[in-house]
Amino acid sequence: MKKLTEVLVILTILFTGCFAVSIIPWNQSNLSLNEGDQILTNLGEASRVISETRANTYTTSSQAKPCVSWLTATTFVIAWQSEGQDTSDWGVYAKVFSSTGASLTGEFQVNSYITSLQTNPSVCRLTDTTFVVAWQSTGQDTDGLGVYANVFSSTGANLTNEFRVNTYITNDQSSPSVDRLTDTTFVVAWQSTGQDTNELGVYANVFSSTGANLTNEFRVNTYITNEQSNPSVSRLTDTTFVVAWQSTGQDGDLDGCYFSSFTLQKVPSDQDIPSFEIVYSFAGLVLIMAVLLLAKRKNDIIIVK
Ligand SMILES: [Ca+2]
Ligand SMILES: [Ca+2]
Ligand SMILES: [Ca+2]
Repeated sequence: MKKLTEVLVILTILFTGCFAVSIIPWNQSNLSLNEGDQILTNLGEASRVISETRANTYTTSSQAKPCVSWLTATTFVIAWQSEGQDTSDWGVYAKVFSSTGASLTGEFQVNSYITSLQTNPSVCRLTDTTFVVAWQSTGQDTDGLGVYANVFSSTGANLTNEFRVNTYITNDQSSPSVDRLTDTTFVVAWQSTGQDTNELGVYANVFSSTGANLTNEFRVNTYITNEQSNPSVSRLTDTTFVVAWQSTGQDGDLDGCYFSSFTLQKVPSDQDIPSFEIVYSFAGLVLIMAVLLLAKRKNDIIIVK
């Protein structure tokens, strides 16, 4: 066995009381692994921390399509859709748990608008104590399905009123995927019927945690023929993110998977125009007036001659 000159130990805390150790041979001279070296890992076996636990308290009819996001090292939130619980078809519910499986909130209704179906939730952490849920709602945007979102505290309190994610409302907007960009901003991607002029297309928009649009909604797919659908979005940095989706017929045989990344670029607003621009304009006006006065003065002199 090759003698290791340097051992890098990576200790990864997974949960309180659970950890994994990776031992990696490290060549200090060129800061890379030697060719032929094996990465020695000893992750052991995953041991169960919380026994299998029911997330939903209300059990009548179906509770389905759960999604989960961490909040802190010891807390997480689960959202799901529940049939009949909001008294009108499906609704979306969520609940915060500790890493021991204890309930930190009761299950609470995510959708404020309850008529017809609210389904397909996607949840992500914003801060240790806040998270956003996006879902699809039938009839709420007045034309088929629409996508809505709301920000909650880890106590289950509404931090904004639920707001419409899709600007274009014709036909169906559905299947949202949400991810955090910063503590106060997040991106949502969804599929929209007919908006790209050819069946389904994928669209996205960035929002503040108060529900304000930070960009105009934009088309994610450039290839528009047939269906582009089922998006999944993930943060790269505070201002960059990647969207993946499926596309029908684009790779030559049925569905294929595609992705694209995006970066946010600040567009100057009127408020961003620096004050020296105004000073410059004022100075320019003074200069023009001075030239006109001089010209008039010169004409006066000519008249005197
Ligand atoms: Ca409902
Ligand atoms: Ca719609
Ligand atoms: Ca399309």
